[in-house]
Amino acid sequence: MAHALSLGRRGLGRCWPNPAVGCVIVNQGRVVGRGWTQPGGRPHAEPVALAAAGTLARGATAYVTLEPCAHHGQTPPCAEALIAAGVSRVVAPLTDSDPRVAGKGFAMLRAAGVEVTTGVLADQAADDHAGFFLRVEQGRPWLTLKLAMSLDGRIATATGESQWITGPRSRRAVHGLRATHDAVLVGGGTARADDPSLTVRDLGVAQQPVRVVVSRFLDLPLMGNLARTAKDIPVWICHGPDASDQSQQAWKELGARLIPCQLDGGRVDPAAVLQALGEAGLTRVFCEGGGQLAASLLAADLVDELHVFTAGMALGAEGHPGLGALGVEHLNEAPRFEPVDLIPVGPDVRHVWRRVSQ
Ligand code: AOF
Ligand code: ZN
Repeated sequence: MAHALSLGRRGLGRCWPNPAVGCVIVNQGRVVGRGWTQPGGRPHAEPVALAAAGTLARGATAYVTLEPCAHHGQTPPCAEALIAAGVSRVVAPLTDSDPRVAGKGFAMLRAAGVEVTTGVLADQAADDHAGFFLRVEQGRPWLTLKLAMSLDGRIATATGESQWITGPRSRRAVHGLRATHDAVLVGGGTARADDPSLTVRDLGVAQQPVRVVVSRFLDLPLMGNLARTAKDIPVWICHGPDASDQSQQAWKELGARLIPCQLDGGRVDPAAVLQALGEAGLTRVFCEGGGQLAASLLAADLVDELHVFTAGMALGAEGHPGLGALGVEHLNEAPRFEPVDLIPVGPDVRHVWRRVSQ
């Protein structure tokens, strides 16, 4: 199952809206087939592994990281394919919460006399499929927020110098995070100030994440990196109702997808943004700031995982804070996270935190 999980993770960021499933087929102690959900979500993991196993699937055990599907979509159900191939046992950690499956895959297998074992490495599988489950159950994608700051939580000097606070190894780790998410999300302020391209570089990925910008007035540079590349790598812009027709037209012509969202307190409502991104099929979104967007996501309790890259450098109170105002007056109102991991990254330290539901 650990092997199946690691194969499944190869699909993260590439197979939305489908979950990134892995499958290993074992016959008499030998691995005879391996597969994972393919780019775009199909084929599913099981038919890939079954094709590799051929007749050796007969009497074998299939380790699958999610309940095999039971529905006739664009492909026949994987549960049916496992039965037809003569697999005698299926080990899968979790039930698929997609209502088209939801226990029917396991029932189909059991009815055909296939032994089913569940629960194996269920916590790891739940982590890998967290975005898929969140979208099916709540309509929004999983949100990972990255903050890269000085020891004292600053992201630029008083004069605005910010390149680079964290080192090249941290920036490489950030590209790894981009690659395992369906989309990279930034606020309009960051898009204007940094002119980012938000692509994954130097990791050899075949599919780039969608670039999403939140900009109330859609007042983004028409000559920048995002505008220049919007026809090749998707750019989606979540804007408010008061974005001018002229900028809407200009961005449409550049190839961007425009997503109108309601406002909340004068800003694009972060909950509306995530619902709209879920509706569009995204299961895992990686937010890279800026401080304003990060603060509104935190204040709305929408940050599921936080990666803080801290550089061994102090910038003092005159530096720019990494986070905008959260409106916290009492400690019991502060968004809370629990530690998951602490990783030294060259001269920096990376802390991983998970949301504590209140
Ligand atoms: C599996 N193995 O590798 C994946 C599964 O639109 P479709 O027909 O491709 O079906 C999508 C659903 O299939 C998705 O919502 C989830 O329930 C399941 N994904 N199932 O047996 C896989 N990726
Ligand atoms: Zn399937």
